[in-house]
Amino acid sequence: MANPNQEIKYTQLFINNEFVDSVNKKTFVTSNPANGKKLADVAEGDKADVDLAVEAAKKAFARGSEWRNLDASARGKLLHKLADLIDRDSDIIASIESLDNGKPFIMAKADINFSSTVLRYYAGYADKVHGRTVPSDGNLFSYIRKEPVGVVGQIIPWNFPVLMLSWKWAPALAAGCTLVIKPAEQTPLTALYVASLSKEAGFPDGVINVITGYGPTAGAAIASHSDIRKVAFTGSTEVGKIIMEIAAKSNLKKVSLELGGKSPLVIFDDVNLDEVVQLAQDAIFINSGQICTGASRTFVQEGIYDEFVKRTVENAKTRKIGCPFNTDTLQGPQVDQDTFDKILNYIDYGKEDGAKLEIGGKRWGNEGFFIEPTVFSNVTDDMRIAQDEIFGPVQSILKFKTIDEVIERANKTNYGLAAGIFTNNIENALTFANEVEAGSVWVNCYNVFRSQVPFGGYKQSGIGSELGEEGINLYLETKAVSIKLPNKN
Ligand code: TXE
Repeated sequence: MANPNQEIKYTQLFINNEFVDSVNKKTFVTSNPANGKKLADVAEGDKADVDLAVEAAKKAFARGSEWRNLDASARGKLLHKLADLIDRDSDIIASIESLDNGKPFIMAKADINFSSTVLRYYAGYADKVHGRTVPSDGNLFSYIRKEPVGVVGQIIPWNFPVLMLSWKWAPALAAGCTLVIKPAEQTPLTALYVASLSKEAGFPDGVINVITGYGPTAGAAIASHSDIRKVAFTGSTEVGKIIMEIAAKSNLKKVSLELGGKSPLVIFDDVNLDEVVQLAQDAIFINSGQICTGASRTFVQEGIYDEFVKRTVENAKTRKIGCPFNTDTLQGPQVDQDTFDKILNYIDYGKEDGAKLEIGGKRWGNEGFFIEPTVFSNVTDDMRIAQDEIFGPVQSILKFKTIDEVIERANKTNYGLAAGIFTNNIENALTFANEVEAGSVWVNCYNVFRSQVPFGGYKQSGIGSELGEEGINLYLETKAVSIKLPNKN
C-alpha cells in the first residue's frame, strides 16, 4: 500500500555495514518535489568519508577475505536474497521513492519490480562467468580467466534512483567486486533503505558502501580515488566528461558512462494513429519527461502530420497530472527547482525560435515543481528545443518526407542513445534500425528495457553498455595465462 507518511529511518552514510555520520558531521536537506517540504536531513559525505568507504571496500576485496572466498553461486544466493527483501518491502521503498523523487507511486512500484528482476538476472549470472581455453600457436596451453575488477565506484542520478542502483550493484556484485556508490543529492533516501536490506541479506562488511552527498565533493572524490579501479556513471554528458578526465588524471581507472540523449522517434504514414499517438506521447512524457531515452524529437511523415498533431493535443489534455500518491496520476512534479527552471526556459526558447506551442507551456498548480504536458509543432532541426536535452514533459513534433531524409536528420546530433520507428513497412524498419546511430532501437514499441538486453549509447551518449552480458563484462578483467609444454599435444 502507498504510504504518503512513510517514516524515513535511514539518513546516515552506510560504510562497512554500519550507518554512520559523516566525518565533518554535516548534513543536507532532501525535500518532496510535490510540495517543497523537507523530508529529512541526510549525512553529507565528502572526501574523508569516501576514503573510509574505499578502505572498507578494499578490505572486503582483499585476498583471502570472506567475500573472495565465497563460491560464485553463493554470491548469486545473496543477490537473490536481496531481491526477495526488496520485493518484501516494495511498498515502503516505493513510498520513499515517490516522496523523494515525485514520481507516481505506481511508477515507483514498477521501478522497484524491475530492480529486483535485474538483481535476479545477475544472481543467475554469478556462476556462469566462464573463462575459456585458446588454441595458441607453438607448444603452449593458454587459458583465459575472467576476474573481478576490484573496488568500484558508482555515481547515479535522481530520475530512477533504485533502478539505477540495481543496474550498478547487480553486475558488480555478481562479478565479485566490492563497491562505493553515491546516489544523487536530490534522491538519497532509497539507496540507504536498500543498503539496510543488503546487510539483512548477509553481504559481508565492506562489500557495499553508500556515500550520500554532492557531485563536486563526494562524487569527485570517488572519480579521483586511486584505489578505485573502475567508475560507472549515469548522468549528464557534461559531468560524464568531467568524470572521465578525473579518472584519467588520477589512476586511469576504467570508465563506463550512460549519458544524455536527444532521441528520434519516427512515425510513418502507414501506422494506426489510434494507437501510435498515445505511444509517442508516453515515449516522451513518462517519468515527467525525466528519462534519458525520452523521444524528444517526434518525426512525423507529412501525409499524417496535421492529423497527428491534432490528436496529440487532444491526448495531452487527458494526461492526469497531480499528487504522486493518487492512483490515477500519470505525471508528478519535476525533481527540483533547477530542473523546473531549465524546462521552462526551453519552452521560452521554443517560442522564440518560432515553434508553435500547441498546448501546455506553463507551471501546473501553485505548489511543487509541476509542469503542464507541453506540445510544440512546426519544430525544425536548428531550434534549441530540437537540439538540446530538455529532460521534461515537452514533445517536439517535426515533419519529414522520405526515409533517407529522416535517417540523415535523426543522426544529426551529438547524442546516440536511443531511437524508435513506427511503421508496417519492414524495409523501412530494417533500414532505419541499421542506419540510425543509437545504442537502442525500438521498432513499433518504445522505452522497452529488459535485463537480458544491453543498453548503452553511441557518440556522446556514453561508453559501454549495461544490462545483459555486456553489463557484467564492465566489472571483469581478462587474464590470459600461457603455460609452456614440451610438445604441441
Ligand atoms: O545531472 P548530473 P543533473 C541530464 C538531464 C538533466 C541534466 C542535469 O539533461 O537536465 O543532466 O541533471 C553527480 N563529479 N541527466 O545536474 O550533475 C551528481 O551528484 C562527480 C541525464 O542532476 O550529471 C549525481 O549523483 N559526480 C541523466 C550525478 O552526478 C558528479 C540523468 C548526476 O548528476 C559531479 C540525470 C562531479 N563533478 C541527468 N557533478 C541520464 N543519463 O539519465 C555531479 N555529479
